Amino acid sequence: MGTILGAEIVFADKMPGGIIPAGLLQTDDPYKLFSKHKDMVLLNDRPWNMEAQAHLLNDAVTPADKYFIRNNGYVPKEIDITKWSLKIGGESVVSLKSFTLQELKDKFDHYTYQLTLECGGNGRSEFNPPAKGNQWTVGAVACAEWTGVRLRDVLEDVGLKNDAEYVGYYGMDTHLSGDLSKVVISRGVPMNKALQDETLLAFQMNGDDIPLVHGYPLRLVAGGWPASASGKWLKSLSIRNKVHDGPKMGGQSYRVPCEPVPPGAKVPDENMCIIESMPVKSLITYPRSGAMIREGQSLKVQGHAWAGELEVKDMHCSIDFGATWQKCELKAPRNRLAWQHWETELNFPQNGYYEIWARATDSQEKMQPMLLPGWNPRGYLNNACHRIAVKVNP
Ligand SMILES: Nc1nc2c(c(=O)[nH]1)N[C@H]1C(S)=C(S)[C@@H](COP(=O)(O)O)O[C@H]1N2
Ligand SMILES: [Mo]
Repeated sequence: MGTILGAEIVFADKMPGGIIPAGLLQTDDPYKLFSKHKDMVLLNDRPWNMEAQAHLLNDAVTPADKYFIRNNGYVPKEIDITKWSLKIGGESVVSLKSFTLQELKDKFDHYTYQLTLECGGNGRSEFNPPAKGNQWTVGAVACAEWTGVRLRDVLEDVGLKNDAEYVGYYGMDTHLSGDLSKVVISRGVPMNKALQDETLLAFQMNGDDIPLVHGYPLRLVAGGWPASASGKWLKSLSIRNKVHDGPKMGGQSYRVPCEPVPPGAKVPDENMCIIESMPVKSLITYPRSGAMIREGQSLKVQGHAWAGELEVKDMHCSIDFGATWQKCELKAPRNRLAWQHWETELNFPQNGYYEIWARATDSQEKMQPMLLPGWNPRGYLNNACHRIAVKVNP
């Protein structure tokens, strides 16, 4: 067994069972290590997981310092780009091929899209009975600008067999056990998603090399799908002739019951379905919850809305706990799969405490649920209306 401790544990037989070797504890300051904004919230240090607060996400394009971090294992330490290449294999390639970063950049056209990536578990903290895992509130979503080559162009160059069904990714991150032979996570997308214009092998985020924690040097980006499909630190792709079966593709991972179940139900694996397009959702990013305003003043409210593969058609706000709704101004997305900015001006009838609730409707007339969507064992897909508190003072 390879170990990322880098040496044999001499008194391993005396080491108490279940303890984590101190050499594997991550003691650095993650805010410095990953250059994150001080208002980001750390959810876990092993592995590093960090989310934004709603008010940090007000930018049209999410800057790197406000981009959530979701790791399943250890971030790769150093990546020597002179030794790096992307290998493309699997049952459904004609023959194995590999590309250096320069070859990818030289051989294929570059495209830039703004793409919404939301963790499937965003909003998990609200579910009851609670689900295990990072207790994300609202901040595991971002919409950065990604630049890269189209996965489709690369796959055409490689040459696929007719039975190609799924693209699985493998990354360079390492397993929490320290066992270098174990794969942390290997998910991916079916062929129809892989071949979309916007599905990229990205080498830049917001015009710079992708920050290490977000997948340097190359990342699969499949906007509108749970972000777990967008593999970081790519080292290889496997073109499969069946649904990819890497770690965290099967069982209950990134799956929800195919049919609704009552809260707390045990659902057999065969009744769990892979999450594909994410549901309609929105955020109030200005003002931040707790804002105080003066009597008689109107309040400008802003945010973003997104709907997986679909466009958002309507945006509404309520100041009376959903009894009545007012239409907001909603912008078109910069490109397909980018979130949409919305804003409105609200007036309040008298002094006192209010909540602002925001609700998006997608192009197929589906709306966000006001409180909670259907419970599921792993706590995925909570797209409930976002709400903030405001007080109107004399
Ligand atoms: N190699 C690799 N890719 C990965 C992951 C990972 O742990 N390892 N996590 C996935 C999950 S669950 C999410 S939500 C996103 C998070 O991306 P971010 O850290 O850039 O926000 O990356 C996905 N890609
Ligand atoms: Mo995720």
